[in-house]
Amino acid sequence: MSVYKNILKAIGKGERLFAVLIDPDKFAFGNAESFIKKVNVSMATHIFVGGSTVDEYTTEALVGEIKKYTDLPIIIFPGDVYQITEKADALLFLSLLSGRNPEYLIGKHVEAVSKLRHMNLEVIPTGYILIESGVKTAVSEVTNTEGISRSNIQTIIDTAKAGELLGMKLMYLEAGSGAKLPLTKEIVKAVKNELSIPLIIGGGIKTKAQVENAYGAGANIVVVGTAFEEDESFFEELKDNYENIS
Ligand code: 1GP
Repeated sequence: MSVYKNILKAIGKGERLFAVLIDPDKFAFGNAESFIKKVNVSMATHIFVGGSTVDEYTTEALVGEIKKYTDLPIIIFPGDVYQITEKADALLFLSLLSGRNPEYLIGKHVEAVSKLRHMNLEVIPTGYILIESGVKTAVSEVTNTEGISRSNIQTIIDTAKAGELLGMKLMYLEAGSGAKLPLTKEIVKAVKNELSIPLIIGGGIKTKAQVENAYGAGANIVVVGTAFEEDESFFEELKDNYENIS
């Protein structure tokens, strides 16, 4: 069964999905085995691999290394075309809906097709919405776009809905990697109310309470990267009493 169908099936059963994001630029290859073993016994259901400033070929090599140690689906979360690799199980084909830079709305996608047509890689059309977080994030710098203001909730909602109407299969609301604060419950709830496609929430989530808040507000998939990069004991923190979360 495809990665996307499995996501829908799990959500249909009321499951909460959790992705550990690995940024090849910040990850030591030598640490792959021990890190992925922790991922395997955590609440993680997916592994995302990608970053804004990764060197060419690094992603492919890292996905190959991760695959040695896990059966979890590995999904490419690309910052650029060269991060696309057939070694992964699926690709988030991201369109940066919050920005007005044509390269990240459609340009990179056209460029990607010459690779994708020769690959047996599941492609999941995904709307990607950056919300401002008070600091300049890597996504913002690389794409030369600003996030939508947190106070402009109607624009955030309308942007997400427009993506769904365009046929996107997932919607990713992003505070930006390493954001000081994650997205508010108010924003997540408001967007969730408008969408029928699964909602991914990421950026700045560093505590168990913030993970719970995101699910409580309607997130289907929560993504955490930086918190694990900074301190792998976060895996333990998430495990403790996780069963008690309603
Ligand atoms: C970044 O949403 C992801 O694109 C995860 O963000 O690194 O802040 O967890 P963090």
